This record gives sequence, structure tokens and C-alpha cells, in this order.
Amino acid sequence: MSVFPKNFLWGGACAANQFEGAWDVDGKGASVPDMCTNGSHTESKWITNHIHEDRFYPSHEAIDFYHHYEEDVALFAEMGFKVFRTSINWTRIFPTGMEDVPNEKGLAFYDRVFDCCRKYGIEPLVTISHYELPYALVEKYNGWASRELIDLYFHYATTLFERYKGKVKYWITFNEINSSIMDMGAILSVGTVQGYEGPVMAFKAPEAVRLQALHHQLVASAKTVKYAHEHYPNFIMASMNIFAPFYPLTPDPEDMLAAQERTNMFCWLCGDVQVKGAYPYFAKHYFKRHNIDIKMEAGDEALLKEGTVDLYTFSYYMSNCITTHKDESSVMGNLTGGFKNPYLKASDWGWQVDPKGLRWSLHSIYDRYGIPMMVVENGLGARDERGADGRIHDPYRIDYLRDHIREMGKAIEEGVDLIGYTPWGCIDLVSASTGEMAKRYGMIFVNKFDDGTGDLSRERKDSFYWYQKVIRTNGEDLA
Ligand code: BGP
Repeated sequence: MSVFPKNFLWGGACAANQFEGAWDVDGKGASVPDMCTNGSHTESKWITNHIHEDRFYPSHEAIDFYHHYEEDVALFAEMGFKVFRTSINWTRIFPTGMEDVPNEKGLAFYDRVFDCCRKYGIEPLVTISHYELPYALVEKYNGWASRELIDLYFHYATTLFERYKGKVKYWITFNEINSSIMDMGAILSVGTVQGYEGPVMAFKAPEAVRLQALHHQLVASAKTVKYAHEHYPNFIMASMNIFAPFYPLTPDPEDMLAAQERTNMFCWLCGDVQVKGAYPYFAKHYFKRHNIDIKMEAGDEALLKEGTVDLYTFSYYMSNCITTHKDESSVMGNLTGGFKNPYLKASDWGWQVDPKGLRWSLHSIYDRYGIPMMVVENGLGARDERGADGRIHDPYRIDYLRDHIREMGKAIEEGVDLIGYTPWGCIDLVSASTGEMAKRYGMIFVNKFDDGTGDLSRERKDSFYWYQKVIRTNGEDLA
């Protein structure tokens, strides 16, 4: 007997800017990722303030889902997907983010995508904003640093609600909203990068700016959720956080306290606001201690209280260690940073693989919030090579997914309310952090490479057939 509930939502996840391509087609405007070149694990990608003809911008074609969506959704259906998490490119709907009237061609594209999903009985799970801020809003407003973005986002989100109300029920307001607690989120998430051209990794926005921008996103999210609840009672509105446990590296109580503070600020702050409806006490204390004065307007606190979510979703890739002992070697994480854990192995990109940490996370989150949860990103970014038979065998990816699914199953047996799982990049796509194609997550291989070559053909990896079996047996057969 499977431990997964009968209606468990098995599927996969992608983001518009990382797989659609067609960056300037049918009226689409430029978004932040469209201004980013490619990089690698060792060399940062750049953000540029105009398009340089001699540089390569991986989002411009990506894997061209825009013209391949029928083929791709058919492959998802063949794997047995019940749900497909994707996002809307804000600039397909509002090219600069500031128009009153939406771009009909952009809206029509997502109609086609959602109709195609529905044809196969696949439920779309839509992220409204997934690292796709219109670049014009960076130029004019310094992104989310300005309060004006709340209403611009609200107009965008409610346009989507009205258009797709009959097709989409599950909505995530912001991808990885807590990412702007980290330096890198300044560009990816809040876009407070006005006037800057240079390596993404070298960019630092002052913490006060990032946190003020985050406040605007939290208010925008709450305002949108409140509106959705009032007008579309069948919608399920979700928050989305990066969840990465921080372990104290040593039993030194100082390490314990440092890990607690990091966990509070990184893992819990946004969840507490979005699920419980108010800034937690530790955040207020942190702001005070660091002389950060978050500017709130009358009504903000009430909105945060009234716009709480129905579903807690998160990405889970790794755990990190924290120590106050400076001699340890650091390990790069997915925005999160941290120190090497001697008990864990890391991916080629240095992300520490920790399936048991996922079980720990599910318990911690459920204990704190007590609402349904979904793991909406998880997976192994790896280099795939062709075997002697010309096919792609990816046992390392199967191992990674199996170990995480097993721990999810245990957590469900132990009582947590987990309703779905959408592993990241179910089809190969452009990496968010490095801009590479070489960092592949997919169960479907896409013939596209870092120099821009490739015929964009799709092929099934071993993990495709394996995941198909997992879904067919509702997680019972993980062999
Ligand atoms: C998350 C993002 C995704 C995705 C994933 C993998 O942070 O929400 O957009 O890309 O990480 O990261 P990367 O592409 O950097 O390997």
C-alpha cells in the first residue's frame, strides 16, 4: 500500500524565463533575466543594462517552450503528471509592467498552454512572479524598492485571475520570496539593481533596501491573496519559500544560536508573515538591532493579516551548516551559502544533498503552520553525457529523487499534510543562478548547449521512465 494519499499531486516545475525563449516575440518586453548573460559555476553571469550584440543571453531562446509547448506537455502527460507548475512571463502580459491594457497575444499564449494541460487532465499550478520582473521597472523604479510596484503587480495578478479563472485554481504569488534576504535575491527577485552592469554575484544591494523591497512584495502578495479569496473562492493561494535547514556545525552553543538566528530570518520570516499574517518578534528585533527602518503605510499590517495563504509551498535542494568558528571551508549554496557538512555529499555545483533534511523540514514547517504543503522544487543539477548506446542514462538523478521521495513518504506516514511534489526542471532548462544549460535537472533532455547550438529536440532520459513508474504506482515502486 502506498503511503502517498490517493490524490497526491505528482508533477514537475519550470519557470517562464528559463524555458520559454521567444523573449521579444508577439509583443513581449524585456525582463531582468533577458538582460542576463550566461555564466558558469566559477564565473558569474552578468546583468547588462542594454543588449550587447556580441554576448550570449540564454533566456532569449532558452529551450523554446513557446513553440514546443504541445510536444512538451504531451511528454509530461506521458510521464503521468497530475500537476504542472509553470509561471507567467510578466512582460508577455505587460511589456513594461506599466501598461493599463494587457497584451492580448501574451494572454492567448497561456490560454493555449493551460488548455493543453487540461486536455491531458493536468492541473496547472501557476507562479505569478518567478524571477521575471520587467526590466523597465528596474530602470524606472529600482524594482521593488519602490512602493509603486505593489499596485502594478496587483493589476498584473488580477488580470491573470480574471482571464484564467476557469483554467487555473492553484496560484503562487512569488517564487522564493525569501531570496531577497540574500544578496543574490536583489537581482533575481526584487530587482533593486538600477543602473548596474556587471557580474551578478558581485552585486550587493544594502540590506535595508532589500528588506524594504521584500516588505513591498509581502504587501503585494497579501493584497492579491485577499482579493482572490474575496472574488474567486475556489482558488488555492500559496506562498513559496526556499527552505534550507541550517545546522549548527559544532555543539558549541554559540553555533546553535547562530543557526537559530539564520533559520529564523531566512526560513521563517516570510512564512510567518504569509501564513500567520504578521512580522514575527525576532524580525522586529533584527531590524532594530541593524538600524533598519521598514517603512510601512497605514493599512499594511491589516493587509498582511487579511491576506494569508491557504497552502505553503517551498523549494528544497540542500541544507547548510552554520558556525562561529571561522576556520571551516565554506560551500556554495543555492543563494543560501554555508559551511561543509562532513556527513553529506555535494553536487558538482556544491549543493549539499540531504534527503533526510527534507523530512526534517516537512515536520518543522507543518508543526509551525499546520496547513497543507507542497514541495514545488527539488532536484539534482548535473551534467548529462550520452552512453555508448547513444542514450542518456542518469542513475545519479534517479538516486537523488528516490531518496527525497522516500523521505517525503516517511514524513507523510508520520503525519504531515503533504499534497504534492513537482521536481524542478522536469525538462532541461536554463539555470537561474549560472545561466547554464549544462546544469541539467530534466527527465527530458533538450538538445541545446551553452554555446547556443543544438536542434532543440527532446528525448527521454532513464529518469523519465523511472518517474513514470513512480507516478503510476503512486510512489510505491521506487526501485
Ligand atoms: C530555484 C529557482 C529556480 C531554479 C532552481 C535551480 O532557486 O526558483 O528558478 O532555477 O532554483 O537553481 P539553478 O537553476 O540555479 O540550478
